[in-house]
Amino acid sequence: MEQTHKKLEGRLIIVAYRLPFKIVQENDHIQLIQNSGGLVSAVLSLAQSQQNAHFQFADKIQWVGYTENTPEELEGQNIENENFRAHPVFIPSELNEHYYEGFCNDLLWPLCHYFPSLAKFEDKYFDSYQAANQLFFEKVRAILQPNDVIWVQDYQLMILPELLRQEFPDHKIGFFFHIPFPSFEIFRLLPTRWRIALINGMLGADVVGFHTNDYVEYFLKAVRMVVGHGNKLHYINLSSRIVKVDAFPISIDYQKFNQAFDDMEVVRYRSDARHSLTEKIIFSVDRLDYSKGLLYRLHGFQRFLENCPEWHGKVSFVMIVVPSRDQIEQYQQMKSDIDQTVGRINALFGKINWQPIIYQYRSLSFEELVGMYTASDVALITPIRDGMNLVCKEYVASRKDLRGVLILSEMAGAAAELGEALIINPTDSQDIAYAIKKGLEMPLDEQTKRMLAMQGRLKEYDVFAWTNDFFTQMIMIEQEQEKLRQY
Ligand code: GDG
Repeated sequence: MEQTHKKLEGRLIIVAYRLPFKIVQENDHIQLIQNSGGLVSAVLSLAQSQQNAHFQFADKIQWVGYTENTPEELEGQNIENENFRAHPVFIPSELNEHYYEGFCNDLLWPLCHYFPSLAKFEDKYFDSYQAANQLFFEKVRAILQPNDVIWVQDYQLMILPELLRQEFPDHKIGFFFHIPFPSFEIFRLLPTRWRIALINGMLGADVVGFHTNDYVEYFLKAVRMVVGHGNKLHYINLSSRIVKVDAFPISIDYQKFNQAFDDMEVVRYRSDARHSLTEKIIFSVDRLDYSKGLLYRLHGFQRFLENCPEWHGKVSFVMIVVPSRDQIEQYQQMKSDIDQTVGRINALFGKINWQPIIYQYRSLSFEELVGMYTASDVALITPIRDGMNLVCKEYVASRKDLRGVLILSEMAGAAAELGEALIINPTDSQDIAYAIKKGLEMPLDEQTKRMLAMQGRLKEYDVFAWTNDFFTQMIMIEQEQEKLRQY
């Protein structure tokens, strides 16, 4: 089908906590090392594959984000690569500690992932959150041009849209929330002043996006309860403006993962894994985080080994945990619990020629990752909560051979779109054990049927459809705002 493009006069300014690359000083020049992660992958696809994008912006994508470098290091440097031009935000380390480690990661992250007992409520965290959002605001203000479209990302920047709106009433501003928006009973745990600031902050945008309809509903209830605005069909009327709230399930560059199946390096990693491991392979990859359900997953695998002795020696569980935040005591404790549980299960069930769990604490290259996706018989993705989870979508997209079984937590946003997966409750080890057995024994024709259905959906709604959907809403809402101004 012929692709239609809409050319926009302005530039796209992404504002996210982090820049999309690390900036490394090398003698007299700087080197940019691409970060990974859901948002970077999504926007990178948009930048790299402009022929697939429905919207084309003036100039390359501008990215405002925090960097660990000092202003002196970057003085006079043009920080850009073929995809992005970076506008670094410098946050003093103590402020960043209270803002990012504190308010974002010790309060918002656990609350939004339904771990209220881990949340720390400290006034200095909130004050720092406001101060840091102000620094992002100042950077955007310094670079903003008349037709630019601003797209603010995630829970680190919830009050930025309102700061921008106050100074730039006519700019298009979008906001996207990448983690679960919690039910009101959780959200109301925040002190009143904070709740009001966060909700009003987000309402500074023209379009506020979430991954699922549930998150949209929870947000609309929070808006009603905290600041008293109702909505009509997800439009919130603020008298001077309208805000559209909707679900935009983030996706992946489907073709990139599907085509990677035949990449030479991927083929080599796949055949290495198949030749060196057992008849069947189970695979998982996650960042080290309590929301990922890693210990429950191991308990589920143990239960499977207890229930199914006929599978001993015939299956390996390759569990990759990507290092994250491991300077923090709680994460070190979690890692040590995982290390011990893996050791215990391997000691209990392993044989001289068979190790049930192959556990590695490192990240993989893209080729290794897809090599493992396509070598495995079962992908075991069992977060306790996850805004969306892109790993499961990548797994499905990469299976050009139409084989493989996805076991997926009902608590991942992606479960709403991938109903043909074996859906489990992530804390129920019996449920996980049963799904593993079912997955390993699933006939090929059933695997194919399920894969085809899921692939069809992902192919249709890929990352380009995601951005297209979001920007289409931004343009539609502008027309609505225009009508409102005429009254
Ligand atoms: C937030 C939300 C939501 C991971 N390990 C390796 C690797 N990855 C890549 C995956 C995937 C991405 O990182 C992780 O995807 P997530 O969906 O977990 O995204 P996050 O950015 O961590 O999290 C989440 C997402 O935002 C998007 O809105 O889905 O719920 O928490 O792309 O492939 N890539 C490589 N090696 C690894 O070891 N190359």
